[in-house]
Amino acid sequence: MFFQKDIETMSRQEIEALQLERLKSQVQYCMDNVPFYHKRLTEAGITADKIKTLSDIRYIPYTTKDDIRDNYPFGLFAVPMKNIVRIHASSGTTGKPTVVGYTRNDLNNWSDCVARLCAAVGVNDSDTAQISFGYGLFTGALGLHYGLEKLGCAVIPISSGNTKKQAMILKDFGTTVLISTPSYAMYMSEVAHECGISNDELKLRIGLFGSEGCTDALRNKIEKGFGLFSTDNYGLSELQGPGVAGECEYRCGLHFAEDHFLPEVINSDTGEVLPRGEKGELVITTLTKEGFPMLRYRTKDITRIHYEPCKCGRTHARMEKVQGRSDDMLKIRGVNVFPSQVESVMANIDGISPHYELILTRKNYTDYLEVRIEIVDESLLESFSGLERLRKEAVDKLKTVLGIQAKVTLVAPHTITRYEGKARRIIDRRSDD
Ligand code: DLL
Repeated sequence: MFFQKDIETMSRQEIEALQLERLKSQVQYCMDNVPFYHKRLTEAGITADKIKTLSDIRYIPYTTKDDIRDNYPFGLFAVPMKNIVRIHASSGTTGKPTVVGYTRNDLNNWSDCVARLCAAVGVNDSDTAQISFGYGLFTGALGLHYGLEKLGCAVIPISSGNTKKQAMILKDFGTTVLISTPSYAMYMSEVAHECGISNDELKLRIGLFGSEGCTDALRNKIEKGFGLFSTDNYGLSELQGPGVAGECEYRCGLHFAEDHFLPEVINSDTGEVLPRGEKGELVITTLTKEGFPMLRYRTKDITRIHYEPCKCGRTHARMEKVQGRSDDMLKIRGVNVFPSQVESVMANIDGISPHYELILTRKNYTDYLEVRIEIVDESLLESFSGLERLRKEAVDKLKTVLGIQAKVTLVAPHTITRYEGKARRIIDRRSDD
């Protein structure tokens, strides 16, 4: 099923002509409205007129998460606040989040992109959709919310957590479409069965999962557990959130919303653009954004893009499932966590050393983070209340900066391994589950 068939099935020639026209005007728009881009483009000697073909995009400098952070909070907004109607944010590499503003048109385009990927797997106005992403600054819940409403679904904005209640609502409200991370869907299916709810009592038929990677094995388990068919969708808050790309029913790659986003794949070490079909870091340029346009944003996600039309009739390019990251960002319970954030927290606590380890485990398909931190003063080991105070301070500060609860274990001085080369501070045991 199509939501905007004329756009989703344009010929490659038409897509590229539209992209070129929009790229030129987005570059001009950035030049005119964002001092940061004005400076960058001027220094690089680029003007919109110099862009004659899509591959001329290679003359535009990349934009990174650091650029967003350096302009915190609103420095990259291209319109005055009176034209911004929504603000979202996600974690940055240090304590400061990356903040994105949307105009009314941005929200409208965003919900179109989301409606497309929902329709592509058969969601329609008779469906009841339970949104089990956390509502808030995170883009997942509200992004899916407005796309599903646009399709005419009955949306249940339950948010994440309280899993027994989620299971009860699934049954009592006759939910037909579940929206969450794949790991939360898996957990929910187990809780539902533990509560004595069988699949016969559920009306679930579709799962729209995203925001984190999912192996085929986990996908099969969820689909069996709940008796549904699911698709994967991809996005990132710096660009808009969900709706950047999503699978159709053939599940042979995630269709890019190419009329709004121009993807490239680059060698993450050299920055060189790779030929079509090669694997590398995904770089995305927005083509229609008003509030927060992005030129050549380095996503750090590793993938490959295919340009042949799909069996479903869609012509928009398909990206393979994300195969990893070119940086050390971790996705923990759907939240982006950078080890450098932990370092910045520790630097602000007296009495602990800069040596730490992050241990990631998974139980009931839920991620857990343990932070092992070394104390500096051995004599503190004699004081239970002193240790407790320090531990609590670390837990509270980590929660504020990371946005998730971590278990903190304080260990004696000099017990965490020292490395002569690059420290291996992350012990990820999630795949052992
Ligand atoms: O996770 C936006 C989103 C919400 C997408 C809901 C889909 C559904 P951020 O929190 O900014 O935004 O995280 C973005 O998460 O760069 C990827 O590394 C990872 N990611 C997102 N979707 C997928 C996916 C949202 N389908 C970062 N598969 C991205 C694998 C994904 N990784």
